[in-house]
Amino acid sequence: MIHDTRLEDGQSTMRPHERLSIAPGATLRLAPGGLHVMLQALAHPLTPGSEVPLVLLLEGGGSLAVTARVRPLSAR
Ligand SMILES: [Cu+2]
Repeated sequence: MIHDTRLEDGQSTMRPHERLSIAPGATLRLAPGGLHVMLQALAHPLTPGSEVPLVLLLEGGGSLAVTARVRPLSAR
């Protein structure tokens, strides 16, 4: 699912984000500390340095295949 990270009362919190809208020609960055893809119900722990294939579903039926590299939680 898509999450958004916000700072509230000095605390960083994550909340589910509804579908993302990207204007034609615009760029949307998914990154730690902002909008990000939150993986849930993993079958096994992810190992830093490994890669995870993801398929992002697009409105209208399209899809976008991407590869996410697993980084330690301390990584920026
Ligand atoms: Cu999250």
